[in-house]
Amino acid sequence: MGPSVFVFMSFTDQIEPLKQSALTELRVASDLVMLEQARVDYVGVHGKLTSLLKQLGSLPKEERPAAGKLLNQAKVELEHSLAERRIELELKAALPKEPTDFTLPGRRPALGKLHPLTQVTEDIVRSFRKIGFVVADGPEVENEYHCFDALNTPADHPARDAQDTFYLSIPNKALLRTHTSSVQIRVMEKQQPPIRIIVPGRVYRRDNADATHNPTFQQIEGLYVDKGVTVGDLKGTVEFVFKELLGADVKIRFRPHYFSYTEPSFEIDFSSALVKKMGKDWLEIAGCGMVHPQVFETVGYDPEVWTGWAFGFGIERIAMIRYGINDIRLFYENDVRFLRQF
Ligand code: 2NL
Repeated sequence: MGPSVFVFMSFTDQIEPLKQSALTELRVASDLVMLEQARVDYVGVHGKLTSLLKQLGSLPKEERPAAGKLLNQAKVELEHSLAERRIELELKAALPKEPTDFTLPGRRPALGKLHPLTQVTEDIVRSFRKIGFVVADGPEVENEYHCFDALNTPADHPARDAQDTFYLSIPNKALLRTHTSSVQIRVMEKQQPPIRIIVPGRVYRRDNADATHNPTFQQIEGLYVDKGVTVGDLKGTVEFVFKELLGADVKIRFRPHYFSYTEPSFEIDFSSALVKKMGKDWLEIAGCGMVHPQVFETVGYDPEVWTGWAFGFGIERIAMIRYGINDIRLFYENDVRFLRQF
């Protein structure tokens, strides 16, 4: 608004355009500094609206009430809009200047540690994830079908005896799983090959506790099913994982064995500087084999099309070797003097 126009406009005619230009300035203010400048320019001590208010007294008496009312309305409206815009800009200022980086690492826990068995489990899972395995989970309370029948374990097999397995109730023979193979059966029932899973979890056997036995322990089983899978794949995979877990100097060997759910079956031994320090050449560490065709038949896979291998090992045993622990019961006593060391 140039002074020449200003001179010829009546007092009241100036109010509305001034208000409009003030509102425009509020809208275009993109930060709190610009907003404050707009406030000073219009309603500050020397602001344009303030100066109109100061001129009120010099108006003819009869014009004052109407002009005063208009001016006050404009001032109230401006102050209201200022307050609103201030809140918007304050919110904007509080937002991060750069987009959040979701790949940054999380904070470590402020206190506490993971149980050594959890640490070992996480290490094993991490190794298998690198080569395309995913973790599967399932119930600890099982039935005979998923724990034994589907695994080709005959009705008179000693593992099914009430002396070896915890049965919960006689009528439906619910039991505590003796291995996590039952989960692998459940996965195969639900999904077609290819399958690449590992199943860490708690299992139960009716053993009396001693230095190497506990009625509950933890296990990891793995299952790989696809076309043309061989014992060579099994050996390469086991070697990769144990080298990651127990050191690059690890050697492994397969010895023939028998499991009802695999054929051929093997026991896996490993050797390393760690084993030599224990005064031995080889230590037995796991069992494995090629999945028995009968197991495939039972879950509805055609054994002429699919082949696969499976393995199982105890997590406590790995942890005992890794940390030089000689009594499995230490893992279950929750003595903080023991746990703090890991
Ligand atoms: C051991 C050895 C083993 C398996 C577990 C398995 C699972 C399915 C099919 C075939 Cl669904 N096999 N698991 C195979 C060989 C050995 O565990 O020493 N366990 C204590």
